[in-house]
Amino acid sequence: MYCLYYSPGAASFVVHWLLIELGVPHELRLVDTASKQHKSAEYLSLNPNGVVPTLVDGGKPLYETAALVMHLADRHADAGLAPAADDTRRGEYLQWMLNIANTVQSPLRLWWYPQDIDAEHAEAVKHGVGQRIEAAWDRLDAHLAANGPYLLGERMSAADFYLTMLMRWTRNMPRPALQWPHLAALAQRMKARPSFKTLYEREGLTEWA
Ligand SMILES: N[C@@H](CCC(=O)N[C@@H](CS)C(=O)NCC(=O)O)C(=O)O
Repeated sequence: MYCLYYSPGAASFVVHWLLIELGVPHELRLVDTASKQHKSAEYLSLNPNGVVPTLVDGGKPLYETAALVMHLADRHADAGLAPAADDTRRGEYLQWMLNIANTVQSPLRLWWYPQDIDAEHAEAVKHGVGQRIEAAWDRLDAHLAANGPYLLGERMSAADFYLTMLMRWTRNMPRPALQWPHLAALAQRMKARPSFKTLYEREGLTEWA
């Protein structure tokens, strides 16, 4: 049985979404970030980085969203959300997972938490990372235009779920990801999945539905 420590709409979103999509038994533990529960000694003993999500699998706490996405897709291989280690497309899948983690999720975190870099120059930090995020959207959109509709062409993978969550995070940014047409088309496909609706109901989300 999995246990997911989550906060609505946070990076736990994609892990929760996959648990629903895969139809695997799981428990949810709401982390109250407003009261800094993720910085409590109890939570830090699970995730020393003090961030959401943490997924407990068989009693072992695991963290890092991209790792959790790959772990779940591999553990439940029958769903076909990750090319297997001996599949010729495995390398491409890993490439996109790591590329998205590094070129989209990391700068997006800095856009939301510019004080992690420089509290006095938060706007300058946001401007700089905003440009990097837009450049990443340019590249991803061009890839989808030439090779879509999913990151792996006709084959949907866990990476598409991850990318969709990150697109959602930009909804109130100056240039939301949906301004890129092939990213928007991918988001539309992913949002049409019944698991997305269930996720929204469970997390009490309404924006970007
Ligand atoms: N690299 C981590 C980053 C997770 C992360 O940034 N989580 C945010 C929510 S989206 C968080 O917990 N923020 C609260 C904080 O940093 O205080 C991961 O991918 O799991």
